[in-house]
Amino acid sequence: MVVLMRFLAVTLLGFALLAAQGDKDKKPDRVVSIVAERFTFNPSRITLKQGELVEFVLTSDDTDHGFRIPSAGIDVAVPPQGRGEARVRFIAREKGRFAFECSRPCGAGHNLMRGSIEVK
Ligand SMILES: [Cu+2]
Repeated sequence: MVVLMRFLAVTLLGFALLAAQGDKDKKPDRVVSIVAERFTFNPSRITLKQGELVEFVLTSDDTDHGFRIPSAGIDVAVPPQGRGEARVRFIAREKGRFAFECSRPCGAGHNLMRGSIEVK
């Protein structure tokens, strides 16, 4: 039941973000899979083209993690290994570099768990 609740929470959050961006029926221009594990994201550097609608598919290879892009107001829970995935969409409206980070305390190296998105 706890697992189901967590899955529902992730799913509902995902829908909320999609709805907020008003593009949930649109096919993404690009799907980027990211694997989280203590204490890295793989890949941790992502390059996108300006204007692309990107869907991130996030899974964990160990425990709970989070995926936050502070400048985009995105923060989703990434379920532990074997408990599914989180999907979140992002439109690269502006050129530049956007940091992302883990948003769930996951151990001693949590603060090092970061990456960046470069929009060209
Ligand atoms: Cu963490």
